[in-house]
Amino acid sequence: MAKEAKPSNGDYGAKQITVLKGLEAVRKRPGMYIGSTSENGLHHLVYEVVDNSIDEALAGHCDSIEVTLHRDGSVTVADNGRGIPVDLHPVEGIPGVELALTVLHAGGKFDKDSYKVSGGLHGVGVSVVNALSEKLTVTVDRDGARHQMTFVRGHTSQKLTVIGMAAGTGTTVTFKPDPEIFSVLEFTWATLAERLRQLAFLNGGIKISLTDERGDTPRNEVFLYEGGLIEFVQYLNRKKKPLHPKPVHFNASKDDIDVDVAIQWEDGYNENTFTFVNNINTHEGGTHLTGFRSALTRTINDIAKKGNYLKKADFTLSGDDAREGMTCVLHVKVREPQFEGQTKTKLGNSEVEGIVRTIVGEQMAMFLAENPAVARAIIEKAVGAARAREAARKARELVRKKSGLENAVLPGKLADCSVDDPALSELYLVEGDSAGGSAKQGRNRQYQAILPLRGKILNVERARIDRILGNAEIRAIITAIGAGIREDFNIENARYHKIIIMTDADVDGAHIRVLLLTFFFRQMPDLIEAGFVYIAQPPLYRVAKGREEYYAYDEDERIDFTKRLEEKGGRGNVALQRYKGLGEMNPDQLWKTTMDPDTRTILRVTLSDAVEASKLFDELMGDNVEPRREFIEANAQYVSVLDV
Ligand code: 0RA
Repeated sequence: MAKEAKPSNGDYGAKQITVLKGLEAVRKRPGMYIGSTSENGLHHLVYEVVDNSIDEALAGHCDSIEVTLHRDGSVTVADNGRGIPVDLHPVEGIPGVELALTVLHAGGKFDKDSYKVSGGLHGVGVSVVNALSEKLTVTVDRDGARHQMTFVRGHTSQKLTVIGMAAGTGTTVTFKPDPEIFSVLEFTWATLAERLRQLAFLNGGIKISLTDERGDTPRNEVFLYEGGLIEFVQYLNRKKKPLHPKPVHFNASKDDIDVDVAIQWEDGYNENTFTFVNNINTHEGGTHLTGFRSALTRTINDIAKKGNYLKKADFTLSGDDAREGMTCVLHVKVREPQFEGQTKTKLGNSEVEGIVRTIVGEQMAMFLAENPAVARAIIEKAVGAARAREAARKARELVRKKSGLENAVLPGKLADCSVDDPALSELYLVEGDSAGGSAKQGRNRQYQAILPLRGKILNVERARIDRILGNAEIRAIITAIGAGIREDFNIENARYHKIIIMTDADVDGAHIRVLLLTFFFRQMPDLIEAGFVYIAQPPLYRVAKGREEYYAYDEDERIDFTKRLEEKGGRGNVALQRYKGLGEMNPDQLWKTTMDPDTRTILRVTLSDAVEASKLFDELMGDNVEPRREFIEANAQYVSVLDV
């Protein structure tokens, strides 16, 4: 028997009007609440609901969260927490669950003491998900009963009702994103799996499962890491050679700020540090990272001096030396985080810097004193880095003099454009001399420059700077762009605002593309961040009959165009040409299909998620060639690295 929870407050009507106005605002400007209404915004809905369950888990009341993708496009997020309260709110006069789903920012209203640390980048609450869902059903198991209520586009369509008995407690939310709002409605397994895995690492001990019912056979993966950040770092280093078996780990808090860190050094040369605040990836760093870095550099220098590792008394290890080969995850929890920066992923709270510095300094010193073997490995690595830095500085000076990196003599192979304005200029990096020749003839020489690259460029992932700068193709790219590299890089000096990678549509082409992306990612990350790096999209086929011709960029288009031409009737057969390389196109075809700004498609490269990007680069750049080829063939679309 269904029993309705009746609103008893006389203000109910007036309050409801305010509520609906709030949710209407969300539907009017969804981007303000979830960032976008395309792929990212769509996935954000799931994160928003999951974040609420994570909060419940962090409060100590829930240890399992299950996410299920259904065939009809809806998603269910179920947890075994206390269940959202169903009793009438003393002031608002409506059930707590209704309040949570219809009032913006109603999240913490019941539980003032709850340490609410989660909340996606936007952290707007589950009412936003409700407003942007065609339909949403919430089921709460609490007090022995199963309660349910349903909404349509944020409006209550079925009031809170007891639908049966319940053995345990928990909250289940099922929602179907509204096609009136979203341009993309299909969830991507890999995207959700990445974020849920990350959440499971960041919140050790919480079991998060993902199930996809959309395919012929259901797919399921469970993320549960009792070791938390320790396992996160081991996962990031799984393809590397660690210098000490177990990551350094500590977790401490001071003045209500919680600091959780795991670090492990490996035998590579890059730093991989990922920082989070309240489960949010702080791509742009901030005060927590600054505090961490200064404590790390100071502590390692202190121990190095005490242990007589530094022969000259005045010699110090730089921060870069200390961090060479370091993989680190830093997670801080702050009550009222201030996010700054271009993408609002930089922590601004000034009080955090000193606290992180103190905690990391104390804990790190203690750890190194208790683990002399680990201390030795870390310090020897840093001392090696310092020596290499000195050698590299000399090599770089030599290279600069030789190649004219400094006085900017443009490489001989570069066919430059004639305009002076970088904002209008494009640089095509073209695979091979023959395609380079066609591109030079086919281009608009006013604003398009061509740099042909011969063969494979150096894999910069596993090379130190002196070798990188010794490579002729790489030097040509650096001088052509003209903005320097690494700490010397200055985007103001970039000679082009579009750097377009144009490689063959085959495995070797894909490999060269990844090598170039790796190079930009490691040596000129600002260039990617500025949105200056692109990938050209050459056609795969030419389909022609008589004087009519089409260029097909994928298999579907080929089939489509072929059908169209066949149905046309008339004389002659449909001729199909498959382009194995750019070199097979004449200059005019290359212009029409790939270079003409009016008709071409170019994909902008962005670092959507530094963790995943670096992981992918590592997978591709490992020592083993075969898996790399397989991977490239299977993943030509680069979903994780590129956000287009
Ligand atoms: C406020 C108070 C209480 C639970 C929750 C919120 C809650 C919210 C969500 C959202 C998803 N899952 C959730 N689980 C719990 C409990 C108050 C009490 O029982 O004393």
